[in-house]
Amino acid sequence: MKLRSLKLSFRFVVPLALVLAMFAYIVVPLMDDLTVRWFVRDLEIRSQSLANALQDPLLEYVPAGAKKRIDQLFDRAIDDERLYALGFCDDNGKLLYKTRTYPDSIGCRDGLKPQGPNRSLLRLPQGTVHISERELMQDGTLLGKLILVHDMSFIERRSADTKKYAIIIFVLLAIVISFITVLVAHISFLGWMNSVKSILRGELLPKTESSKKEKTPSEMQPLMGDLQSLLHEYRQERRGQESPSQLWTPDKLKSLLQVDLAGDQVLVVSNREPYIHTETPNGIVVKRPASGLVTAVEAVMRACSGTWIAHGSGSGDRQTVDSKDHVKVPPKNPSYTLRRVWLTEQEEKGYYYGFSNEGLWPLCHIAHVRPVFRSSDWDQYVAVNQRFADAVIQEASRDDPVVLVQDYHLALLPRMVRDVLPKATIITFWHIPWPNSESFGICPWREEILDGLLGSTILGFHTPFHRKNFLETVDRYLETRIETEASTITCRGELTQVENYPISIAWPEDDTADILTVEESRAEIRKRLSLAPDQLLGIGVDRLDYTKGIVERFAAVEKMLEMHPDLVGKFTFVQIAAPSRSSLEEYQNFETRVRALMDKINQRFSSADYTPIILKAEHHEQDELTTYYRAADVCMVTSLHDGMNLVAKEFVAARTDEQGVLILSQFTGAARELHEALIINPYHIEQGADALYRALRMPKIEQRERMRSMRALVKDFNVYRWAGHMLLDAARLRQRERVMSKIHSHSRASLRRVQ
Ligand code: ADQ
Repeated sequence: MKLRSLKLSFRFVVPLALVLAMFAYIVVPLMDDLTVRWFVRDLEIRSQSLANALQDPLLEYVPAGAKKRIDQLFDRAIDDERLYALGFCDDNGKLLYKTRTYPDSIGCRDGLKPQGPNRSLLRLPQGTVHISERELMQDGTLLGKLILVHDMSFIERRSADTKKYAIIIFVLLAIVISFITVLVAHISFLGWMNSVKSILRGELLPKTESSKKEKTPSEMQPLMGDLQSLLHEYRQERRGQESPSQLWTPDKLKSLLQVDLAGDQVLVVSNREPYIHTETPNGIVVKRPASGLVTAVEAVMRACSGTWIAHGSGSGDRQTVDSKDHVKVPPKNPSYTLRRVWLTEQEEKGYYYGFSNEGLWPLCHIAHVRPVFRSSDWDQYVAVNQRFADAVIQEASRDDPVVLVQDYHLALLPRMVRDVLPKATIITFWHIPWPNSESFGICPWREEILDGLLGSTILGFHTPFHRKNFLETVDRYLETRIETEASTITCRGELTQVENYPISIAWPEDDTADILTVEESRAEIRKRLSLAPDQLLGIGVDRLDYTKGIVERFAAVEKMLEMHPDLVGKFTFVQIAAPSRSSLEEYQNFETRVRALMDKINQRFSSADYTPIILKAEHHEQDELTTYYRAADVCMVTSLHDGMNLVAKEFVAARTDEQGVLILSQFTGAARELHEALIINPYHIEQGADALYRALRMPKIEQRERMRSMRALVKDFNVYRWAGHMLLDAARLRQRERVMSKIHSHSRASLRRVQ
């Protein structure tokens, strides 16, 4: 603060001092000289006219030798305060007449060396005088010369006075100018700050390129882009830094829906249904599928009681719906409606297995599996998207529902719904990574996919990186207007906000009676797997998918046992793998590879009572998974590429004892948040092995510190926050839309009245 005021006073005082010094050393002497020159010239003229006035009497008195008359004449003349003395010398240079005041040293000026600008000034003990002489001629003969001595002290006095006033005026002027300069700078700064504030408040954020130019002050235009991009980053950061007191809970989400989206209808649409009814010999059983999407969106639906439209894929699904294909879920505590859409085998084959999972899935994941694109699959994809879109339109009880579209199976649906329900707020969330534009470019229907997605009001990705990739892809393949800094795309006159909303899990309630504690879980799992109570345990939980890095994980386990033979027999790795898309050849091959590698490693290290890797290739209930997470010393998430990865977060949430180590692939969205995990490159087998060994040997205190920090983060950054932020953004946009349409209708009405 002190430094700042010091700087300010320097800025003000130093230039002022410089100006004054310049004035004192250059301007004042110049002024002095000029004044003296003026006065001397003035005195010369005066002397001339005085001499002229005295000439006639003197021509009369001098030849007559009338001394008395001449003295009277001279005395009268020097009554003028400026004329100091008068003298008259004859033509022989003899001083004949003079006033009493006439300085003796002047005499007839012989041998005098006057100084000054015109050499007529003489410095005497009584002060500086001006001397001039005028010759008196009579009939062509020189009679003598009249010497006029003017007092210069009054000139010095006047010059001093002038100098004084000039200095005062100059100082005042300098102060006024400095003050005005500071004031103008201050006003300009305030104006500039107001413009910056307006940009930050979004008032100057332009809707179109031309309005950008109209609204933004010219000096702000170069800053506009930087400020907007900073603003965007800041908003994203701030979202991440809300205090824990603003913890998102189901209740908070519910009240948001009641307040900000009051009376609005919420529809979710996804391929995967949250509950699958399956026929078994013992009757119909209901299961929740192993899917990150279902885990996340289910939590939201429980809070907002809307309608979830999804493919009815279970063998018992048709038996459990009503005439409108509706069934209330969750079965134990029904809180929302599930609307099932039926697909033929052929449709499922082309749309789901074909275009979605042999085309888009490998296209968006860098896992070195080639995407396959067939026209027949594409046709099914278009038809099924239309089927889902029709279901959304059918379920919409009003013309402006909030529609939450899930994932890559339904990329065309946003545009299809928008065409019929232009007032709908469509939020599409892309659960998998978005590749770079070059990779995406190999899709033969890339323009159609992009255009379909741009039917959304809001389009969400897990990370800023995927969001950026999407903007670049659209920029490359579609004719649209993109505001990169504001992260918006205008396509066909409609605006799509592209955002990143990192997904998460529902933070578990405090331990309930039917979930085993950490100690019970450790004991239970070791007993179940016939392991010693102190056996070290590693865990992996995934769908059996080639993007999850299961092969690389097993290779790291093998390497670790090879490098640390002391752990052979003491460490077991359990892989829980839910079968997934197993009708696809790529997935069958992958399972074969996983099993073959596991067998090889088990053969190499196993003994009569020891198997290093145990594969449980089956679906597990969530509580079961929690028991495994709690029993493990280390959890390995080694995806080769993953949008987020919820298993990492589930493991952290399960560890109420703040123990256990998470090994996490750097290629997951989760790695951007869970910095206290041991972050690895899964392709680097030795690095994975080292991390595994380090995790198994990590002191409890370090485990606690890392786990505590990750738990705090996952608790705050839960799935309610994910959904809440998306819905809040939607509510804001809807509010804006409503205000705009009110203004429109109001102005139309006024226009009609005028007509
Ligand atoms: P997924 O690829 O399915 O999700 P992930 O995020 O790890 O990947 O979620 C898997 C979910 O399935 C977890 O909730 C897990 O508990 C569950 N699960 C796994 N194996 C199971 C088993 N054997 N039995 C029962 N449940 C099992 C996609 C993207 C991810 C993104 C999510 C959410 O690929 O990157 O994180 O969507 O957006």
